Amino acid sequence: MEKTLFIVKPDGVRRGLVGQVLQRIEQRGFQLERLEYRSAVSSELIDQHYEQLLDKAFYPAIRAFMTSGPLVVGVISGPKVIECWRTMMGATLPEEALPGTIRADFAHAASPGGTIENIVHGSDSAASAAREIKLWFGE
Ligand code: IDP
Ligand code: MG
Repeated sequence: MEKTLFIVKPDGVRRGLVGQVLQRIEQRGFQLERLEYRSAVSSELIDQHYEQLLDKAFYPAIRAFMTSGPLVVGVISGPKVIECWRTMMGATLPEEALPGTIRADFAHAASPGGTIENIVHGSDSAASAAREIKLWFGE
Protein backbone atom coordinates (compact mmCIF):
# COMPACT_ATOMS: atom_id res chain seq x y z
CA MET A 1 0.00 0.00 0.00
CA GLU A 2 1.18 3.52 -0.83
CA LYS A 3 2.70 5.48 2.07
CA THR A 4 3.53 9.09 2.75
CA LEU A 5 5.23 11.11 5.47
CA PHE A 6 3.31 13.82 7.24
CA ILE A 7 4.33 16.39 9.83
CA VAL A 8 2.29 18.58 12.13
CA LYS A 9 4.74 21.48 12.15
CA PRO A 10 5.64 23.44 15.32
CA ASP A 11 2.89 26.04 14.67
CA GLY A 12 0.30 23.26 14.57
CA VAL A 13 1.55 21.76 17.84
CA ARG A 14 1.72 25.19 19.55
CA ARG A 15 -1.83 25.97 18.49
CA GLY A 16 -3.23 22.66 19.70
CA LEU A 17 -4.17 21.33 16.27
CA VAL A 18 -2.61 17.85 16.46
CA GLY A 19 -5.91 16.20 17.30
CA GLN A 20 -7.80 17.91 14.50
CA VAL A 21 -5.16 16.95 11.93
CA LEU A 22 -5.18 13.32 13.10
CA GLN A 23 -8.98 13.33 13.07
CA ARG A 24 -8.99 14.32 9.39
CA ILE A 25 -6.52 11.54 8.57
CA GLU A 26 -8.67 8.97 10.37
CA GLN A 27 -11.94 10.29 8.92
CA ARG A 28 -10.48 9.95 5.46
CA GLY A 29 -9.76 6.31 6.19
CA PHE A 30 -5.99 6.43 6.06
CA GLN A 31 -4.05 4.06 8.25
CA LEU A 32 -1.53 5.35 10.76
CA GLU A 33 1.68 3.36 10.33
CA ARG A 34 3.99 5.48 12.52
CA LEU A 35 3.35 8.44 14.83
CA GLU A 36 5.93 10.26 16.95
CA TYR A 37 6.09 13.40 19.03
CA ARG A 38 9.57 14.86 18.62
CA SER A 39 10.38 17.44 21.29
CA ALA A 40 13.72 18.49 19.81
CA VAL A 41 14.49 18.19 16.11
CA SER A 42 18.00 19.03 14.93
CA SER A 43 18.86 21.62 12.29
CA GLU A 44 20.75 18.86 10.46
CA LEU A 45 17.60 16.76 10.12
CA ILE A 46 15.60 19.74 8.84
CA ASP A 47 18.38 20.59 6.36
CA GLN A 48 18.20 17.06 4.99
CA HIS A 49 14.41 17.09 4.95
CA TYR A 50 14.31 20.34 2.96
CA GLU A 51 17.47 19.69 0.90
CA GLN A 52 15.80 21.13 -2.21
CA LEU A 53 15.28 24.49 -0.47
CA LEU A 54 18.73 24.91 1.10
CA ASP A 55 19.88 27.59 -1.36
CA LYS A 56 16.72 29.72 -1.10
CA ALA A 57 17.00 33.12 0.57
CA PHE A 58 14.16 32.24 2.96
CA TYR A 59 15.64 28.88 3.97
CA PRO A 60 17.23 30.05 7.28
CA ALA A 61 13.77 31.22 8.41
CA ILE A 62 12.30 27.79 7.57
CA ARG A 63 15.04 26.04 9.53
CA ALA A 64 14.40 28.34 12.52
CA PHE A 65 10.66 27.74 12.28
CA MET A 66 10.90 23.95 11.98
CA THR A 67 13.24 23.74 15.00
CA SER A 68 11.26 26.30 17.07
CA GLY A 69 9.37 23.70 19.10
CA PRO A 70 8.03 20.16 19.22
CA LEU A 71 6.51 18.61 16.13
CA VAL A 72 4.58 15.45 15.36
CA VAL A 73 5.73 13.25 12.50
CA GLY A 74 4.09 10.16 11.11
CA VAL A 75 3.57 7.80 8.22
CA ILE A 76 0.13 7.11 6.78
CA SER A 77 -0.95 4.62 4.16
CA GLY A 78 -3.86 4.17 1.79
CA PRO A 79 -4.85 4.32 -1.86
CA LYS A 80 -3.30 7.39 -3.55
CA VAL A 81 -2.38 8.70 -0.11
CA ILE A 82 0.49 10.90 -1.38
CA GLU A 83 -1.67 12.98 -3.71
CA CYS A 84 -4.72 12.80 -1.46
CA TRP A 85 -2.87 14.08 1.61
CA ARG A 86 -1.43 16.95 -0.46
CA THR A 87 -4.99 17.84 -1.50
CA MET A 88 -6.16 17.66 2.12
CA MET A 89 -3.32 20.01 3.18
CA GLY A 90 -4.10 22.64 0.54
CA ALA A 91 -1.80 25.07 -1.25
CA THR A 92 1.51 26.11 0.34
CA LEU A 93 0.28 29.67 0.83
CA PRO A 94 -2.70 29.55 3.21
CA GLU A 95 -4.34 32.49 1.41
CA GLU A 96 -4.35 30.40 -1.78
CA ALA A 97 -5.58 27.20 -0.14
CA LEU A 98 -9.15 26.10 -0.91
CA PRO A 99 -11.73 26.11 1.89
CA GLY A 100 -11.96 22.68 3.49
CA THR A 101 -8.22 22.12 3.37
CA ILE A 102 -6.15 22.15 6.55
CA ARG A 103 -4.10 25.15 5.47
CA ALA A 104 -7.21 27.17 4.59
CA ASP A 105 -9.20 26.16 7.65
CA PHE A 106 -6.48 26.64 10.27
CA ALA A 107 -3.39 28.44 8.96
CA HIS A 108 -2.50 32.07 9.38
CA ALA A 109 -0.80 34.11 6.69
CA ALA A 110 3.00 34.40 6.78
CA SER A 111 4.63 34.80 10.18
CA PRO A 112 6.43 38.08 11.02
CA GLY A 113 9.73 36.41 10.08
CA GLY A 114 8.49 35.81 6.53
CA THR A 115 8.21 32.08 6.94
CA ILE A 116 5.06 30.47 5.70
CA GLU A 117 3.60 28.80 8.78
CA ASN A 118 1.15 26.37 7.26
CA ILE A 119 0.68 23.67 9.93
CA VAL A 120 1.37 20.54 7.93
CA HIS A 121 3.85 18.84 5.64
CA GLY A 122 3.30 16.04 3.17
CA SER A 123 5.68 14.30 0.78
CA ASP A 124 5.20 15.51 -2.79
CA SER A 125 5.99 12.29 -4.74
CA ALA A 126 6.67 8.59 -4.29
CA ALA A 127 10.41 9.27 -4.39
CA SER A 128 10.11 12.02 -1.75
CA ALA A 129 7.94 9.81 0.46
CA ALA A 130 10.48 6.98 0.39
CA ARG A 131 13.36 9.37 1.08
CA GLU A 132 11.56 11.20 3.90
CA ILE A 133 10.27 8.04 5.62
CA LYS A 134 13.83 6.70 5.65
CA LEU A 135 15.18 10.01 6.92
CA TRP A 136 12.71 10.35 9.82
CA PHE A 137 12.16 6.70 10.73
CA GLY A 138 15.23 4.96 9.34
CA GLU A 139 13.38 2.34 7.34
P1 IDP B 1 4.94 22.49 0.48
O1 IDP B 1 5.08 22.45 1.99
O2 IDP B 1 3.55 22.92 0.10
O3 IDP B 1 5.39 21.22 -0.17
P2 IDP B 1 7.47 23.67 -0.41
O4 IDP B 1 7.63 24.49 -1.63
O5 IDP B 1 8.02 22.28 -0.41
O6 IDP B 1 5.89 23.67 -0.05
O7 IDP B 1 8.11 24.50 0.78
C1 IDP B 1 8.31 23.89 2.03
C2 IDP B 1 7.90 24.83 3.14
O8 IDP B 1 8.77 25.98 3.14
C3 IDP B 1 6.49 25.42 2.96
O9 IDP B 1 5.49 24.57 3.46
C4 IDP B 1 6.61 26.69 3.75
O10 IDP B 1 6.51 26.45 5.16
C5 IDP B 1 8.03 27.15 3.45
N1 IDP B 1 8.12 28.04 2.27
C6 IDP B 1 7.96 27.70 0.97
N2 IDP B 1 8.11 28.75 0.15
C7 IDP B 1 8.37 29.81 0.96
C8 IDP B 1 8.61 31.21 0.70
O11 IDP B 1 8.61 31.69 -0.43
N3 IDP B 1 8.84 31.99 1.81
C9 IDP B 1 8.85 31.49 3.07
N4 IDP B 1 8.63 30.19 3.35
C10 IDP B 1 8.38 29.36 2.32
MG1 MG C 1 7.30 20.34 -0.26
